[in-house]
Parts: sequence; C-alpha cells; structure tokens
Amino acid sequence: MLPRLSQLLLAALALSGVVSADPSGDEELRAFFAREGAAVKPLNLGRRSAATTQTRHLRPTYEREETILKKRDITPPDVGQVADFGGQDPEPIRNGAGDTFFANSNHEIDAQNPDNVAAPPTDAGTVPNLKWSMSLSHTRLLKGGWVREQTITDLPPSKDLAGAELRLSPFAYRELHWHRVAEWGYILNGTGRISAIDDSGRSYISDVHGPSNGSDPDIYYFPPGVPHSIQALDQGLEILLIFTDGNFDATGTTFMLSDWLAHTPLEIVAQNFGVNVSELGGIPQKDPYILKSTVEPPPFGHASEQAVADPQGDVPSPYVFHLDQQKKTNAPGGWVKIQDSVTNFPVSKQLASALVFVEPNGLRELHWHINDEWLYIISGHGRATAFAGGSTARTFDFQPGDSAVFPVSYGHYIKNLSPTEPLIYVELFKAEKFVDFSATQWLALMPRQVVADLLNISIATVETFKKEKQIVIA
Ligand SMILES: *[C@@H]1O[C@H](CO)[C@@H](O)[C@H](O)[C@H]1NC(C)=O
Ligand SMILES: *[C@@H]1O[C@H](CO)[C@@H](O)[C@H](O)[C@H]1NC(C)=O
Ligand SMILES: *[C@@H]1O[C@H](CO)[C@@H](O)[C@H](O)[C@H]1NC(C)=O
Ligand SMILES: CC(=O)N[C@H]1CO[C@H](CO)[C@@H](O)[C@@H]1O
Repeated sequence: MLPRLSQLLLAALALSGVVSADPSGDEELRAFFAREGAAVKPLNLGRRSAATTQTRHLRPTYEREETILKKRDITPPDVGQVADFGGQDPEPIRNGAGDTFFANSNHEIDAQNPDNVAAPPTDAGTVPNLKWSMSLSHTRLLKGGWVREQTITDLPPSKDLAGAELRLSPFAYRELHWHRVAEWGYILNGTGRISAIDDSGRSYISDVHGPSNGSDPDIYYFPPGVPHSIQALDQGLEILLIFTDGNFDATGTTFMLSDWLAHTPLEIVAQNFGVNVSELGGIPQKDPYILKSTVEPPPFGHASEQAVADPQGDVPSPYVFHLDQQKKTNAPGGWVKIQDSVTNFPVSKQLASALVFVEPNGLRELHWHINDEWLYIISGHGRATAFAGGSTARTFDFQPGDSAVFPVSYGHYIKNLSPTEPLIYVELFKAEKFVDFSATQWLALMPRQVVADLLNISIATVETFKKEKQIVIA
C-alpha cells in the first residue's frame, strides 16, 4: 500500500510540475494513471500547457538560500519614498542607476507620475498599466453637456467594470435608455432627477444631489435592462458612472429609445403606440444622447409633482442611496462608508461600493479582494503599489479624475501623500457584497510563532498587530 501511495504522489507531483517530469517518463505515468482508472485524475495538463505564463507557484525559480535569508536592511539609503527631485522635473535616476532625459519628455505627466519615472526599489517585474486618467479620454460634446469614458480599450486589465463622467447643463436630459449591464452612479456635483420603471411596470422617481452643504452625495443603481433617464436641475449635474462590463462600448450594451424608433418602420411605431402616423412626423431621426428640456421642471425636492399615477405602484426597493444618511465607519486614519446589496442597498445586486476618506498622511491598509477593484479619485492625491504575485509589483500615483483597477487578488495599499489635504475616492466591485482581506488582521490571528518565524520578528512584535480590520491607518 505505502509504495503505491508514494508512487501515486510522485506521479501527481510530476504532472503538476512540482517535481520536474522527465518527458520520456510521461508515457509510464500515463500508463500508471490508466491502470489506476478513474480514481486518479491527472491534473489539468491541457490548461497548463495553454497558459502563456509560467506558473511560478508550482515551478518557483530557485533562489540561493543566502538570498532568501538575507535580511532587509533597516537603514537603507532608499526606503521607497516618492523620489525627490527638489522641485525640478523628475529624471529617471535612482540608487545610482539610470540617467537624465537626454532628449524630450512630457514633464507635466512625469511630474504627476514620479513612480513611473523613478520607481521605488521594491517595484519589480512587468505589471501592466493599471490606471487611466479621464483627462486622456476623448470627450464627446453635445448640446446640453458632455461625456467621456474609460473602457477596456483604455485600461485592458479592467474587465469587470468601465467608467464614465457625464455632465448635464441645467435642465438637460440624458435621454431615455437602458443597458445590457448594471449602471451605478455617484453624483459628483449639482442636482438632478432620475426616473425609471422595473420589469413589473412599477415606477421610480427621485431627486439626487452632489456633495453640497458639506454632506456626502447620493449614489444610485439601475439593474440591467431597467429603462431610465436623468435630468439635471437648476445647478446642472455631473455624475461618475460605472457599468458592470469593461467592454462597455460594445454594440448591444446601450439602447436609446429614440435610436430604436428611428430604426423601426413608422407605421409599426404608430400601431405600437396606438397613434396616427401624422402625430409622429417630428420624432428624431438620430438619437440626441443628451438634449435640452423645453420646459423647466419642478425644482429640487419636488420630484413627486412629476410622478405619473402608476396602477402597478412604486418599485419596492429604492434605486437611490443617500450617503449623507449613512453612518461613517470610523477608522484610525479616516472613515469609510460601504454599500452593497447584502448590507444596506438591496437593489444593487451586481455592484458593491465604498466611499473612502483618508486623512492627511493616512494609509488604506495592505489588503486584497475577491473581485477586481475599480477605483476613482474624487479629490486629493494618493500613491498605491499593486502586488501581482510572482515577485512583481508596480507603484502608481493618483490625481483627481484618475480611475484605476486592482485586478482580483492583487495585494495593494493606498497612501495619502499630502500632510494637509484629505484623499477621497470610491472603490467599486462587480459583486453583491463588499469583501476585503486585511494583511494585519490575518497576521494578528495566526499562531504567533508562524508569523514570527516567517518574518523573523519577535513574538512581542506580532502581539502588537491589530486583530480588528483597521481599514485606514493614521
Ligand atoms: C460644484 O460646482 C461649483 C460651481 O462650479 C463649484 O464651486 C464647486 O466647488 C463644485 N463642487 C464640487 C464638489 O466639485
Ligand atoms: C444646500 O443649502 C442651500 C441653502 O440652504 C439649499 O438651498 C440647497 O437646497 C441645499 N442643497 C441640497 C442639495 O440640499
Ligand atoms: C390620421 O391623420 C390624418 C391627418 O390628420 C387623417 O387624415 C386621417 O384620417 C387619420 N387616420 C386615422 C386612421 O385616424
Ligand atoms: C527577531 C528575530 O527573531 N531575529 C532573528 C532573525 O534571524 C536571525 C538568524 O538568521 C536570528 O539570529 C535573530 O534572532
């Protein structure tokens, strides 16, 4: 029995790549598995051979023992801070490596991204670009506003989510439409009115506001297919929009009512709505996307005056969530407000979110998630390092209007670099529940010796680690 088991184990290890399999031995292994029948399944060879990257977890590159045991210098000349160029343009020089720009560079972009130019020594390997400034997006100008977006063609690692900024002039509409995917909105400024119906014909109308009068703004969520429109009120409106598919621009994702009717025989349209064709001479031939209103709507707070009596009643669960009515979860270095369908925003089944406030010098702690995180900087400046596994990491610098993605499981932190100004941003996930894992909490709750031995730190130090998630550290 024992020899058979160990042979089996060796064979499985060989196929999984933990020990290297001699190619000429493969036949023997296959024969072995054939003999063992269905009880033994070789590991997923097809998938592994199709993989383009080496599975480093199974086939680590062997470092010399001295390298692994070499301790980290606790007084290094470079502790990984943002490179200081004394107010001059950043130059690609750090730790005695690199040299000046000898020809041209875009110094404004360099100055916003010093960690691209002269990364901390902890950065390593090839991590793709994970951020996109909305300022790099094409802006579509329309009568009554504008829109610009970030989709998978701008930021390929963001597969779950795409984002957009939408501006509406006072009283302008984002026309009646629906999407294949869910839509989540965060009111960046101004006031507006949203209206929609659900699949049972129950209606919804609500006013929404930006972060005025020192209060947090409203957010909203429309499930896939739910048709809706948005009108700006007297101040005008700007919204951050998130959609639950990185490939948001694909045909078949957004459906405008006027576009549909412009591409339907007029006699069908007339019969469908039960009206005379002569009534329809003015309907648009092309969808306006954004359009101006002809009549000023009732002011902010008077949405009900525009509500149509609905024999089906109202939607059972509101599409709007008032962040100013949610209690902050206080943290040592700031606060957070989390919204998801399991906890407090039932309708938002495909989108979980968090509004994060990081005090000056504060740190959103080292953590990771079980979904891609898409984030957007509302105000302030931050710095984050994405750890992609396999000894690779890359540091990014964030400005207002930047979106970014931390692909599923990537370890990361976000540091507010400013000694005076808060950093405010939103984290978004295509998920019904907000989930994160805290590195500190993990280590605080493991057997002390396990942590002490791995990190070569004292038990006394491990005992100081916080057992509760800190979220944002002062
Ligand atoms: C909203 O717009 C007004 C007018 O431009 C501006 O004064 C205010 O700072 C903006 N608020 C935010 C939160 O950006
Ligand atoms: C903010 O305060 C002003 C003045 O009190 C008020 O007119 C306005 O409606 C308030 N805005 C919101 C969104 O509550
Ligand atoms: C449709 O309207 C036209 C013009 O007003 C009228 O001549 C025609 O009789 C109407 N047709 C129907 C079926 O009501
Ligand atoms: C704090 C601690 O446990 N330090 C240990 C780190 O490892 C060296 C040997 O490699 C020990 O001598 C230290 O005591």
